[in-house]
Amino acid sequence: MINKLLEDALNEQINREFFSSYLYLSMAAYFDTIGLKGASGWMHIQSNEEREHAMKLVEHLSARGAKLELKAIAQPKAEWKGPMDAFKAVLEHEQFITHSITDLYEVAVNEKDLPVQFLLQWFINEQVEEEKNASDIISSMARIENHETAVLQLDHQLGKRGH
Ligand code: OFO
Repeated sequence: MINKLLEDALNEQINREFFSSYLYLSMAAYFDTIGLKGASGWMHIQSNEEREHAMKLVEHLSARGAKLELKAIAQPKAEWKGPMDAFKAVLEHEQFITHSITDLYEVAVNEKDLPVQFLLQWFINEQVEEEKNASDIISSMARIENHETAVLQLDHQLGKRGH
């Protein structure tokens, strides 16, 4: 059995992962409206991954006989000032998620819940990758921001994301 404090914290994280999925879906639609199909595709993949993150936690609650509590998902933003602004928002959001996973891990340590600690190690590694991906795209954008052709080339590259 999972203790109540940890169960609540896991349900909170599930809500954050679903919100992440919503946020990136909203960004996918935004990129679509500004004609950057590659970045839109990148965001769709990111959005699907976030749903998978939520489901990993949902499945764990179920395996442990704990209660799933699906809370309302907040409405994400729908507009950004441009591609750079959107990817900066991705990085900022992922940094927030990293903090939130760290806090959750601390609860699991305090509650001496080893299965949750093992599960969260996967998320901790994933956050390193998520933050790196966003930072790398921001760096590339910073170099080309005002060059339309280069932006389109980068968009083409983002469209090649496989997972
Ligand atoms: Fe973006 O890693 Fe889950 O939230």
